[in-house]
Amino acid sequence: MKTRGFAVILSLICAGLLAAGAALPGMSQAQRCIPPIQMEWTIGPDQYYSNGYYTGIGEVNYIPGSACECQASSQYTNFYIDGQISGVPDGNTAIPTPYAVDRVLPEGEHTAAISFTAVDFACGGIQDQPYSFNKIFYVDTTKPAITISKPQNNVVVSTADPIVAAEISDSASKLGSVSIGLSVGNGVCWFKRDFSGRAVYLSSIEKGYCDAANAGGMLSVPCTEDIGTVSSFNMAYDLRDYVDFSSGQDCGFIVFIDALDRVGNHTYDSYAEEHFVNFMVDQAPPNITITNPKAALDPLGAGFGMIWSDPDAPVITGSATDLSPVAKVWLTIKDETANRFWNGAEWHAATCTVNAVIVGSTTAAWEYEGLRREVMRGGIFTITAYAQDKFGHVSRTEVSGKHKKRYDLGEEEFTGYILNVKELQNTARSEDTYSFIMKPGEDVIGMTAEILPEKLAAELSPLVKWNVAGINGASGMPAPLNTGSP
Ligand SMILES: [Ca+2]
Ligand SMILES: [Ca+2]
Repeated sequence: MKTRGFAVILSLICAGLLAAGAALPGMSQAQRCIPPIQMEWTIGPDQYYSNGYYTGIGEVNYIPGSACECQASSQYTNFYIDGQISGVPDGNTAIPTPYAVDRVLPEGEHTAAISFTAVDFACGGIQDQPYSFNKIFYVDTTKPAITISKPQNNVVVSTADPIVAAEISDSASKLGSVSIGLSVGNGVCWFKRDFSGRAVYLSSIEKGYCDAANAGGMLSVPCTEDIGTVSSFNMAYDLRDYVDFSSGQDCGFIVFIDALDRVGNHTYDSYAEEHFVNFMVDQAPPNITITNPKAALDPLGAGFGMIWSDPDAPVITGSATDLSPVAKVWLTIKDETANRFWNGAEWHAATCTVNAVIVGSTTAAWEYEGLRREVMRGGIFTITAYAQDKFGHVSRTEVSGKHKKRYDLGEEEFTGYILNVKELQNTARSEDTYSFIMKPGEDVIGMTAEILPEKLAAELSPLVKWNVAGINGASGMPAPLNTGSP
């Protein structure tokens, strides 16, 4: 009992001394008062706040460095958002006290206000002044806007202009992070940039290859840029800096961009909101074919030649396909036998070209009707077709062979003919074959001749003839002709 009474008395003495502002020798300068209090607002950057992202908005706290020893509670607290009471701790709440917005706020400017009195009952019921704090803040729940201006979705571009350009903006809390992904073909190769230093999936740009395999070797390129605090950012990348286009083959890309603003609104919240464009890079020339005439065996047995589907109409047709519209198809038609070229109206010694007519666009049929039966003679011809896509890539193909000119002789029988005997030989001899003073056993006479039908048009008369040859089967009895064709 004696010891407890002494302790109580001592504490009362100390309390009285401290309340009077005095300090015992060797003791701290603690005073019986409530330390000064502040409201520490914890709203996001530049007072921007995003519903659901930052729940807390501020905290009542002591200003450090005070010698006051009391530990107050906040009392008579009122916490308002835009003049409406918001959810607040009630009654005696120890300081520090966090405060949070308790409802979804619309976009734009808002005001937070708090008032309270600080009381410390353990410190003799000491009560501090009423406090009041106000804060203007802004709600931003809008994702950054992304506009990919180039290329357009689902277009075909050339290697002369493989630029990806976009604008990313956030007019409220401003941009936090922007990353760009690029996939080649099936997605093996891609690069990604992060402009704010936030953690991202990839932190380097990888080199891609635009070829049939779409395989990806890697080339690391520094890729982190700090765009600072900006509302909008314009980017333009030349894919030639990142992709090897040396294969000359067509390939596809997907470019996608996602961004966060500084309070965490994300364009990539769902797959549907992914901002991306698909496009193709055209490197390859058109695939061109000639479908008529064909290089084929002559059904009449005249060897390998150029066979028109309709020999009376030597129309040249084909197809030319490309990723891009086929801009032009042209031909050279060469009469190899006479070493001359068709210029659309007549034959020329110098090389000439004629344009084909294109039907359709990316899957283009083409034809040339300027060649007529009457201007073609029999001989070796070479037809070379060229196709050019809209980016200037050119391909060629050709068909070459013997063209056998056909004449319509009608069905009238030849009733008259001219027989020109060209040679008679005593075929039993190896020398002196033209002697027809026959010796025993020499009874075989060979003959070659040509038979020309009468009543033919003048232009055909030198062309239509039968070359025939034969021998007599018995003395004085010619055998039937055994060779010959017109
Ligand atoms: Ca925003
Ligand atoms: Ca092409």
